[in-house]
Amino acid sequence: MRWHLRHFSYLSGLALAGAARAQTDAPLAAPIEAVTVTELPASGPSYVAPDALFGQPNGGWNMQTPVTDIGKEAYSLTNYIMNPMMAAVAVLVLILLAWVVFRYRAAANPVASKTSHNTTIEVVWTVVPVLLLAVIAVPSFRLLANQYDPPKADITIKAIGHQWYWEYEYPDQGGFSFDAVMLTDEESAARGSPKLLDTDNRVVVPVGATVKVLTTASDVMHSFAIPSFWVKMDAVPGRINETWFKVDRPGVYFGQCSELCGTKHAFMPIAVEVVSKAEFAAWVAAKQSENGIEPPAAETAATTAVEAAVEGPAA
Ligand SMILES: [Cu+2]
Repeated sequence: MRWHLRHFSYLSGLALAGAARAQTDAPLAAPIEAVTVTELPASGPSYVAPDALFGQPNGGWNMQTPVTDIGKEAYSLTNYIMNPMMAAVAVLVLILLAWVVFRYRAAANPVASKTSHNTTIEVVWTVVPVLLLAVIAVPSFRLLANQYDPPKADITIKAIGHQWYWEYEYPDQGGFSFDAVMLTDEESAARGSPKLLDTDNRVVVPVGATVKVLTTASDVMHSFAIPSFWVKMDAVPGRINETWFKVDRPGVYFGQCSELCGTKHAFMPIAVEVVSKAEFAAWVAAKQSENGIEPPAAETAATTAVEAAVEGPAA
């Protein structure tokens, strides 16, 4: 129903803007104002204040600080192996090129050289790149294998892309679902959040839990992406993709749809709140009562299992 309301208000906003423009030649109203829902929840697990150093762009040239093991592995591979290698190769090629341009210029070589083969250098320029690729392949395949071989999931959430907001389902916790619509600049400022990245309802997950994310979409292709988790998975209508993350640091982490999905592709952010187990349990209980879900015994057992898994073996 919210979908219809939202789109109705979007369409009526456009119609009104069109009418206004026809009469007064006023500029077309920005449709984003018309779609944003302002029914903000009064409270969440606390609406953890975002930390400018984590989970959001901070204006630097580097990637966001990774907060998952996979993210840290990928960060090291990129910054300490790939980038230095690329820089070294680029510099070497630049030096060789400059040397050739200078040393073998026409003015200094009135009689052109007839040299066409040099076995030694041909072996070198074949073997060295192969070795470089081998050096890259080992950590690269290890990362790939780790990404696609997740530990057993503690909880599962389903992220459904819509034009233009995300909907989340918690199948293990009674199947409640909610929409997450982008906040206006004023609402973001009130929460201390960066512009265009926070949503009215955030995805809430327990700290230290392995979270399996199933992605799909209702209309066109979207992509569920959170840079600081090293997570990016296409959300495709009619099929389910799977990704996962495990965050050991409580906080708020932001992401965005990363598949060009329409005019408001840039305005369907993802906000994940990583909270303690107790806060997560309280949030789940609130969501269940809000949705009229009686927590079944099996579900309580599942929650206990999550807690046990998150806590790890007793010391
Ligand atoms: Cu999208």
